[in-house]
This record gives sequence, C-alpha cells and structure tokens, in this order.
Amino acid sequence: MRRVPGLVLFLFVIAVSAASNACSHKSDERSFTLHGQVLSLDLAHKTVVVKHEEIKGFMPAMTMPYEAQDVKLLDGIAPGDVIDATLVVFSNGAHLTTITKVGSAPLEKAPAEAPLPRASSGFELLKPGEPVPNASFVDQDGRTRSFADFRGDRVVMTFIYTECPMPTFCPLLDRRFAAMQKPLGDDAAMKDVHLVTVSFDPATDTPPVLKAHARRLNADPARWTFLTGDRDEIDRFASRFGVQVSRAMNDPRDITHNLRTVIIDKDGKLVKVYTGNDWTPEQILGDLRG
Ligand SMILES: [Cu+2]
Repeated sequence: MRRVPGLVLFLFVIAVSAASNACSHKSDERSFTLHGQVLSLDLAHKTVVVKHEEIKGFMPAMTMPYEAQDVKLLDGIAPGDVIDATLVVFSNGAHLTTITKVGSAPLEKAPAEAPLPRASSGFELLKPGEPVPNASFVDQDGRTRSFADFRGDRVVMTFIYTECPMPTFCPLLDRRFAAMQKPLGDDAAMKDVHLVTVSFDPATDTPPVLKAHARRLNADPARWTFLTGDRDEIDRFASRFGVQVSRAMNDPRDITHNLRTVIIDKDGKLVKVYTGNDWTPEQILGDLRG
C-alpha cells in the first residue's frame, strides 16, 4: 500500500475541484470501472479521493481525486469505504457517474497525519522574489540546457508528463500553454516571454518523445521549450515550486503528482506560482502585462 502525503491530496483536490467545466462531448466519451477505497471527501467541491486499482486500458493503480457528476452520488459515502464507480472520461474532463459502496476497510493512515516530505535540505519552497536555483536539463532536440540559459527572458513554466491519463491534469496544461502562444505572438510587449514545459517522467519522455509531443501541440520552438533530464535533479528543481511527484516502485507509470505553473522574471527570480489547474491563459497573460 502506498501512502500519499496529505498535502498532495489536498492540492489534488483543489486542482480537480477547479476543473469542473465539464461540458461533455458525447462523441469521444469513454467509461471505465474504478474499484478502490475512499480516502477522503470534499462535498463542497463534489470530489472524492480514491486509492484505486489499475483501470485496464486507461491508467495504472493510483490515488487521485475524482469529481462526482452530482454531489448526491456522495450521499452515504465515507472515508474507508470500498467502492465500485463508473469513471467517464471525455476530451477535456472526467467525472464519476455512479458510486456504489461494496465494503469498507480500515484506512491505512489518515492523510493529515502523514509527514510532509522533504521539509528541509535543499527542497524548500521558493518565495516570490527569490532567485530560482540553476539546474541542468536536456531539451526536445537533445541539447543540454541549463535553466540559467533563459535569463533575459521572462519564463512561464509548468511540469507535466506526456502519458498523463487525466484530461484535467497534464493535457489541460498543455492545451493552455498552446493557447497562450498566439496572444503572446500578437503582443510586441510579450516578445521576451518564453514558455517552458518540464517533464518529470524522463524515463518515458525522452527528447524524441517530447519533440513529437511538441509537434502535436503545434508548439513554436522559438517560443516554447520542452525539457527533461536527470530524474533526481528534476524532482529537486520542481519541488522548489511545490511540485510533488511520487512514483510507484513496481510500476514507474504509476505517477502521482500535483500541478504548479510559475512565472519567473528576466533576472531568474520567481514572480508567481499558480496552484492546480485553477488558472486561465488570460490570467497569466494579464499577470505578464502587469
Ligand atoms: Cu498529469
């Protein structure tokens, strides 16, 4: 059994709760059966955190928050319950359409009691105004890049992995970055803004994989750079912005992560951190315009 830090769960819930612009596109809907244990509920946001088994053909075993289509589905559901649920995934979202309690089991450990990981020693959160520490990466063309190379440009950076199965997580961030390219290009005052997407799954997201991913997103290489590199170095770098990634020992594709998107100024100092997926391209563009 894998323990997920309470903070991660908390941030996940924030992230998913914000992703409720769930207008469905019936044509590309897919539904899956999800079996697992409820760890916590957030009725205000209609979300339930489920530690679930592998969803065949869709995602590995994972602990994730899910939004219920209707808050009534959560009636009578409590932490510790073992549930069968129907997960419907569409192009830009996902939700549970049925939830059935089939048993209950003691909770392994209350998320709130879990110690926060990496409370010290080089993993401290950066505050706005603080310089972003340098780190070394490899870009989508296989070139070595150091983060300091971006000095002189303002940077909007986010963290993803290309195989992320949840449309409301990494793929959503990709779509938003893609959507920012045109307004950035249309505004002469935004010439100095560079988009950077860092993959925290270097085993899968090699430079060629990132390059193909960038092409699919119509990423302009002059504006948008994809980075990968040494996993520990990426983890350490990402953690400074509050990105938390945990990978299962037995299945490296089983990645539990939260979402952070940041603005860094031309001198390499942190300006702002956006948590979860609760932000819009317009908001970031507005913040860049100051
Ligand atoms: Cu993801």
